[in-house]
Amino acid sequence: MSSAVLSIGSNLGDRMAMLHLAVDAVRPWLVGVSPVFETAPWGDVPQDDFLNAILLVDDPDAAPQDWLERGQAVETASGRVREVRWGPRTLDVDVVDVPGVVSDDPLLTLPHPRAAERAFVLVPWLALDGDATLGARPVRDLIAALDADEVTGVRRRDDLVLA
Ligand code: PH2
Ligand code: MG
Ligand code: MG
Repeated sequence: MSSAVLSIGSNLGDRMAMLHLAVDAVRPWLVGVSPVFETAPWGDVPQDDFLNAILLVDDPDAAPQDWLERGQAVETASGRVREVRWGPRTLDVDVVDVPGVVSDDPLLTLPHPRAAERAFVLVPWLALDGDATLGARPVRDLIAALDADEVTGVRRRDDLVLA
């Protein structure tokens, strides 16, 4: 088992520095980095806008659980403490998809159970890979099915470069 799609996000502190921390943490396995997007907060918690991006990683020796653990390690390194669900955070690293793996493990459900509803995941992913699929569903079609204001809340920031 090897490749994974990771969603990274930050809306606390130096947001770009936080995203860079995540990129550096997976640098040995990095195969793709999306553009950076400024995104309206998703969910019911009032909070500042996020910066979000998608990373594609590949490590022939990694199990899905390893991506979760690597993500959590860099979240902790960012100074994050476990706080309000869906609330503000220095750094969030979510395993969106491990191609070929379906899991209902509550600690690591794959594909990510809410990815299909989140423009802040899908839009950066499509920008990186125009043929991306989540399970059997093209990411392009999932975006087309979202409310238009979800999608317009996700704005590409070409002035910010990650890789
Ligand atoms: N993460 C959340 C909650 N809401 N909204 C946006 N736009 N981007 C995020 O990364 C995000 C969010 C909790 O993980
Ligand atoms: Mg998240
Ligand atoms: Mg998370």
